[in-house]
Amino acid sequence: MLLKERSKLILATRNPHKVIEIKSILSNFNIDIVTLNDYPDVPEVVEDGATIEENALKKAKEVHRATGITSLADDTGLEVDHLNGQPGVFSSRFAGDSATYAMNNAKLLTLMNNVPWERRTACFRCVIAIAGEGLEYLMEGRCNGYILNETRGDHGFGYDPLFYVPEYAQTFSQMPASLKNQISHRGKALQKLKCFFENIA
Ligand code: ITT
Repeated sequence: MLLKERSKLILATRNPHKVIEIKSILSNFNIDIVTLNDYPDVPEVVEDGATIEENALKKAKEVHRATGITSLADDTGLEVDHLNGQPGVFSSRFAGDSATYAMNNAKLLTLMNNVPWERRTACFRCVIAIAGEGLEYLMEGRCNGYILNETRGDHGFGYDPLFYVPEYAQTFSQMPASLKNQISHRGKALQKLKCFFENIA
């Protein structure tokens, strides 16, 4: 009997938090998932796109070109209404090129100081790009919430401790990872690609 070879997918990221979330969301599919940490020689992709769509596609294509493996990239931005959509595409570098998550959160808290609750609305927007031999997909997932005026919770990463989801009355950092993965921007974008993952699994 011929056994079908497991399909391989490379995650075009070195962000360990994203890797854990994406692997967990895709755990039901029979896919062999590797990451850029398994390919240390692949150069860092410069994220100089004007939009998160451009950056996601650039990361997916460059990593596919470098490794020959079907590649999945995630580019995410936090869009805060009161800040006209900032930090958006600059989310990872909000407080400077080598900013830590804590520095980005501190900058966000300062800019949102004294802003009333009803104007603290925000949206996490995640674009997943897939690039492979003759294939290219782009899918978006969104999650709406509010920016708190203090951090809450210990789970997750990035802006999670400031991002409050009213339906669950907690921040992404307060909820179990399984719940975040179910309702998050990343979870929703990946769910939209379910047919693709079923096909390659
Ligand atoms: P890669 O490009 O290597 O995937 P990155 O950390 O640079 O990793 P992004 O540019 O997509 O990733 O992310 C921008 C920032 O948005 C990221 O540094 C975090 O601060 C934040 N972020 C992304 N996803 C998040 C999430 O699910 N929860 C909280 N913050 C998130």
